Amino acid sequence: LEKITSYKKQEVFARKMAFPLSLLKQSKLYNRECFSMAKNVSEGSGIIAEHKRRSPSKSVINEKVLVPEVVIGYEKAGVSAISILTDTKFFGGSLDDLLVARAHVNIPLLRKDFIIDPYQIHEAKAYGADAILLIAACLDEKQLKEYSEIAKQLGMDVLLEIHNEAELKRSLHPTVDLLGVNNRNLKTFEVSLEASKRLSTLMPDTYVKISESGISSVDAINELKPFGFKGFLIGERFMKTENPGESAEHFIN
Ligand code: IGP
Repeated sequence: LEKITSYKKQEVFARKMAFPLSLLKQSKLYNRECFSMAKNVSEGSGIIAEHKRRSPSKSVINEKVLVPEVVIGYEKAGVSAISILTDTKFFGGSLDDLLVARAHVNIPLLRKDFIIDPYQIHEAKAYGADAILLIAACLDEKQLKEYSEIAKQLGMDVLLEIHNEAELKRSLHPTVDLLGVNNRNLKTFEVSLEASKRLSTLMPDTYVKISESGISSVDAINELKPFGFKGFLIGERFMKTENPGESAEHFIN
């Protein structure tokens, strides 16, 4: 995780030079109104389907299928929102993927990346995101508060990701909309739905509760629902198939 965040700092520095904030702010997408991910997830199917080409834990997942195909398929299947990985080095995604997704669907898009600088929040909006992910393991309490406030000012929803009790305790800001438990330990890559179940009792009802990672069956979703989870972030299970949209369809209704 430290390796990723230090790499991100250099990357963001370079992008700020090439594309200053003042320019980002002039883009059409930056000045549009966002779809609410919190609303869609709590009122809809709750499935948040992810576009993910590869990952550090599994290497290649799917490098063949095209972004428009994936996101149009997801939207047709009835997912509540789509998560787009924009990290290139570790996940093979890009901001262009986000832009392409935005051009093809009218449901909330989450920018999935390691946000360690406010510039990335403005960038998310300018490339078409409706919501951002903040990872408690990457940020201190002051940053969590400041970054979620910036997102809200831009009209975006905030999904805050936690993995343990300590992270949960410093994450309960009123500017957070969705609280997500990552079932995958980002340090060991170990996955267990028990993480969601254990933390659920400590998560206030004011947040839309999300369970993230390692969800591979409808049974898993039904197992998590009694613990108050409304949203289910699923990547690999859909992306490892030839037709991710069709795979998502089997999880809805
Ligand atoms: C999806 P999975 O196991 O269904 O592919 O997981 C998503 O939860 C995962 O990609 C993820 C992630 C993250 C990726 C959750 N939090 C933070 C990168 C950074």
